[in-house]
Amino acid sequence: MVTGLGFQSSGDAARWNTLALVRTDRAGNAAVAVRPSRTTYYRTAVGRTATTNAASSRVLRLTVYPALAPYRNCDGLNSHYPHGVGTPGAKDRTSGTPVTTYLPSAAAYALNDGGVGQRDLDRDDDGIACEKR
Ligand SMILES: [Ca+2]
Repeated sequence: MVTGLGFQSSGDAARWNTLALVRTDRAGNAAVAVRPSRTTYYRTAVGRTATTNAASSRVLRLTVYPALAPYRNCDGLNSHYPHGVGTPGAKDRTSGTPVTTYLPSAAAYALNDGGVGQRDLDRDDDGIACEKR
C-alpha cells in the first residue's frame, strides 16, 4: 500500500498541479475520477522521503475534442482537427504522401461531407474531409 500518492494534472506536461492525494489498495491500485473540458496530461507522483527518492509515473494524455459540428470551411475544421476528419479506415487519395493522422470519426465526417444543406469539405470523395499533413 502506498499513501500520499499524488494524482497530478497539467495542460502542458511541464507544470503539474496535484489534484488529490490517494492511497493504493493492497494490489497497488488507486482510482481517481476526472472530467476534463480540454486536453489534459495526467500522472502520479510521490515525493522524496528519508528512505526513498521522488518518482513519477508515465504521463497519460487525455485528448478532449470539441463537440461534433458542421464547419463552414476547412480553416474552421482544421482549427479543431488539424489533420481532418474521416471515416475509419479511409485512404487519402493523393499522389504524394497520404494523410493518415486525421481523426477517424464517422459522425464528424458525416457532418462535413456535403450532405443535404452542408458544405462539401471532401471534394475528392476519399472519405476524409480537410485532410492536411
Ligand atoms: Ca478528401
